[in-house]
Amino acid sequence: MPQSIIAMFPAIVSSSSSLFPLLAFVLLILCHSSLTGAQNLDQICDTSGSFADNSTYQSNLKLYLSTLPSKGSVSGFLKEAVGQVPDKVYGVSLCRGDANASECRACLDKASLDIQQICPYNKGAMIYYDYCLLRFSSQNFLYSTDNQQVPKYNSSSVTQVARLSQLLHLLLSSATDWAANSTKRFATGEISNFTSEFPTIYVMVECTPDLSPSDCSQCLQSLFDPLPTDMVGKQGARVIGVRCIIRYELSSFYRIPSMVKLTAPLEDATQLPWGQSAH
Ligand SMILES: *[C@@H]1O[C@H](CO)[C@@H](O)[C@H](O)[C@H]1NC(C)=O
Ligand SMILES: *[C@@H]1O[C@H](CO)[C@@H](O)[C@H](O)[C@H]1NC(C)=O
Ligand SMILES: *[C@@H]1O[C@H](CO)[C@@H](O)[C@H](O)[C@H]1NC(C)=O
Ligand SMILES: *[C@@H]1O[C@H](CO)[C@@H](O)[C@H](O)[C@H]1NC(C)=O
Ligand SMILES: CC(=O)N[C@H]1CO[C@H](CO)[C@@H](O)[C@@H]1O
Repeated sequence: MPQSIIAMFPAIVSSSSSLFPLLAFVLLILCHSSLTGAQNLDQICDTSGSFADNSTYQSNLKLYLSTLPSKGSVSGFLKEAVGQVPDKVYGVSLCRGDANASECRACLDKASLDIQQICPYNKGAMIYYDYCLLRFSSQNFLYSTDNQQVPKYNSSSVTQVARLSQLLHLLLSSATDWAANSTKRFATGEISNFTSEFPTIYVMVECTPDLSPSDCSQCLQSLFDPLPTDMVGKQGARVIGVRCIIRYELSSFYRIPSMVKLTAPLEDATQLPWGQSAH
């Protein structure tokens, strides 16, 4: 980025050193937004309805968003409604199960500001980050299990496509059972001995904690059983939904011990029963 900017202004840079402070300032701003690492990963601005400046819906939404970071970071999950029909705003927010309250709050702070810039007059929107997600709507979706998911894939692939799918299925199923039976509806998991290049597969699964164990389990399973075609063979992927989330990577990405730990049969001994070693 800095190089392309300088390339755009070679004449200015070489002929007028007095412009350097200004240019440096512009570069600083451009670089800052990418270095903070807290950019949103994706968003959906609902096209079904919009509100006007100074409308009751706008003031309800502003009230919801302004109190969200403090309320939403207490337990990491908040389901809320503000105002009266027909201007009522419904919202759900969820922080990652391994995020602490201050990380959760920082993420919700950013989400509540960003969403007003990115979807300024939309009555409904969803935005998500590494550490949190936020969805609001003028429709009551607080008791719906509709997941409204958004996928993201790592563009690189592995060579052992079938082995990855097989091990992922096993690991995601175990992590799903763990999450569904836990109070936080959250689990991390790893499986070792995938390949020599990528020894371990890591996964994280999470549901909103208001889902019943069986709804959570069904929601998660619908994301990987079967694996979406676009996800097959990728070096990492996540599907973020309002109700449940799955993510896998071939490098470690969470800071807590894995709750589920599996060992795969070695590559050249795929006929061995799961979990047994080659010798
Ligand atoms: C909204 O209210 C502000 C402050 O009262 C005012 O300046 C602005 O013109 C209003 N906008 C509309 C579209 O009514
Ligand atoms: C939350 O986690 C971050 C990153 O690990 C750490 O720097 C911070 O001290 C933690 N805050 C609290 C209140 O535990
Ligand atoms: C919860 O744990 C039990 C065994 O303790 C298991 O049979 C079940 O599949 C798990 N998952 C759910 C969603 O209950
Ligand atoms: C894709 O996955 C590989 C292996 O984990 C990782 O090194 C790389 O940074 C990832 N790429 C992106 C864009 O996340
Ligand atoms: C051959 C091989 O990579 N074996 C590894 C399988 O996974 C276990 C547990 O992580 C390791 O201890 C082995 O070295």
